[in-house]
Parts: sequence; structure tokens; C-alpha cells
Amino acid sequence: MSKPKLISMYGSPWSERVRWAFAFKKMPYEKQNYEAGVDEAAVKKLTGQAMVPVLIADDKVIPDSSAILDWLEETRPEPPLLPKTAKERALVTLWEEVALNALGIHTRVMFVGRLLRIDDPEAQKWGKYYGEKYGYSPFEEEQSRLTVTRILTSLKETLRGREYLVADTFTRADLTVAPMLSLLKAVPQEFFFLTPEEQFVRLDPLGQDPRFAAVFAWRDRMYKNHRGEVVKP
Ligand SMILES: N[C@@H](CCC(=O)N[C@@H](CS)C(=O)NCC(=O)O)C(=O)O
Repeated sequence: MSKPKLISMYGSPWSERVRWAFAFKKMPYEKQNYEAGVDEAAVKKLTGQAMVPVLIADDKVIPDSSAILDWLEETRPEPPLLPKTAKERALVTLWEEVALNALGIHTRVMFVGRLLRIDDPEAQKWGKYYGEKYGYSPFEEEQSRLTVTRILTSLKETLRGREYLVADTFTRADLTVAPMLSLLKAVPQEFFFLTPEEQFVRLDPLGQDPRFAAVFAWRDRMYKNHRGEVVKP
């Protein structure tokens, strides 16, 4: 098998969960950077949709981070990123779906809102780009904040007295939820490099709320204990 190629967007948590899984499995791959506003058409031509990550492995083109993680688990089962029992695996899926399709989507809406409130042409340009791509309105942002607050409360209670979201071991649930929290508060520099401007726009009041400090401390521990490399562009 030739080395697979991963097209990923540096700051995106969807891309980060896949890079994390590849690093965890010590699976070599070729990196290709996706640049927002530049590479959309090329990705669309390749996959029929305009999102990354995308994996190109032998004759397969696989868009969608969960499909890529399934391919990886099958291709390189050790060390496993899924727990042993079907019941535990079902819980991993639930957390992944909450992270990808609720936490990630809603924190992205809040991120767009923060961009649009910055009085700077560059921030405005990206706020408009992402706002159009993902659908933004001030009402959506308020709804998103309520949903994210509920999810953070649920995460806090789930993690009380335990180190991992499912079973007693690090799984896909942990490496999905941990990066998805990054649009509320950047992952510390020692684990994931971002410029001060990029950190600033990732900081939401919920990321500084003392009620959820334990959730972000858990996220940083997952990076420290399981990320295995410093993430740099
Ligand atoms: N269902 C997809 C969603 C991936 C996704 O939302 N990707 C966004 C990252 S923020 C993207 O590629 N955006 C491209 C762009 O903004 O131009 C997955 O899980 O891989």
C-alpha cells in the first residue's frame, strides 16, 4: 500500500481529530494543506462536496472524518481507538455525533459571530466567508450558545470522577470531543500552535466560565497525555 494522503485544514477540529488518530496509531501519511477560500473548487471536483478532511488511500477518496477513522481502524487496528464491547462502542458513536454535529457546529456559529464583531477587514472577510458557508444569524448564535451550555454541563457531569468519556481507556470519543472544544478556548500553545490573533478569536466567555473549568482541564490533559506530538502548521 502506498502512503495515504490526508488533505486537512490546520485549525479545524474535524481535521485535527483525524490527524490525532493517525499520530496515535503511528500511521505515516502525506500531508496536504487545505486553504479556505482557495481550495474549495479542487476539493469539490475531487469529492463532490467542499469540506475537509479528505483521505486519498490507494484508489479510494474518502471525505468525512468519521469515514476516515473507520478506514484507519480497519487498516491499522492496533493500538485500538474503540473499546471492547458493542455497548461501549455505541456510546463512543453517541459522543462523536454530539461532538461533530452539535458541539462543533454550534461552536462554529459562535466563532463566526465573534469574527463578525471584530472591527478589522480581515476578520470581516472571514466572518462573511464562514457565515455564508455555514449559515449565520444572531438568532442562530444565541440558540447555539444555549445548546453548547447544555453540552458542556453534560460533559462536566459525565467526566466527574473519571478520566475518559467511555470505558476506562482513551477512545475516538475523547479525541473527537477534545479538539471540538477548541473554538471555545484554544488548546494551550505547548500542544497546538496558534498566533495570538487566532487564539483571541477562539476565546468565548464559555471557555472562561468557572463552571466548565474542569472540562477544559480534561481537554488539556487529553492533549498532554495522548496527543503524542506538538501540532504545528
Ligand atoms: N462531516 C465532515 C465535516 C467537516 C467540516 O465541517 N469541515 C470544515 C471545517 S471547519 C471545512 O472543511 N470547511 C472548509 C471551508 O471552510 O472552506 C467531517 O466530519 O469531516
